[in-house]
Amino acid sequence: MGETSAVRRPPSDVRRHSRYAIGVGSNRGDRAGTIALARSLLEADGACRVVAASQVRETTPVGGPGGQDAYLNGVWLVETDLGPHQLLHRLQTIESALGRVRTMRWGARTLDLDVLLCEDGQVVSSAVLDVPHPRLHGRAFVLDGLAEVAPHWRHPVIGRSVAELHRDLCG
Ligand code: A4P
Ligand code: MG
Repeated sequence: MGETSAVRRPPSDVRRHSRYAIGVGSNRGDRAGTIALARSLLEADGACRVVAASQVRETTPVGGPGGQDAYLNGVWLVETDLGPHQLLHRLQTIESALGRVRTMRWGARTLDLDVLLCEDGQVVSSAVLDVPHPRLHGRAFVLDGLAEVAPHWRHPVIGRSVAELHRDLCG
């Protein structure tokens, strides 16, 4: 039932969904299959819903050791009642379930799921989570997908929309 339902709910029953942009990356194994499976796992129990998904693009690895295989990168918009740390925990559980082994920073990975940005402009800065993702505005492999699904979302720290950040970086 949508929020425009004719049935008036008491205030305590109003659901407080947040929307988050999730960056998805894979450069090892069956990249497309892993990404599809990750989406199914994320949506499996109904706590998270992917309401938009960008194209998945093949991209050249940035940083890390040389000689890495190309990535597939995309961005999902996820609607959920989970808080940002709960969401991170869920993403990391899915990364592990699909064979992610953390060896080195920016090393090859079967799956990387990053919390990029929250629609409502939340800023999170904790020992395990930074939102907006600290490197999102400098990365075409993130902004290409993000600008496709959330061009009007604003970066709460930089004060520019995603479309503007994309133009700034990619022209
Ligand atoms: N963490 C803090 N904030 C966040 C957040 N917003 N989302 C912490 C997710 N995690 C966040 O991440 C390291 C730690 O960051 C986590 O334990 C979490 O508590 P990780 O996924 O274990 O390792 P990582 O991804 O190698 O590190 P990092 O620094 O997040 O890497 P980046 O910046 O995400 O870059 N090139 C292409 N073409 N495509 C890519 O997808 N990805 C990277 C990784 C490098 N080059 C790439 C790509
Ligand atoms: Mg990551």
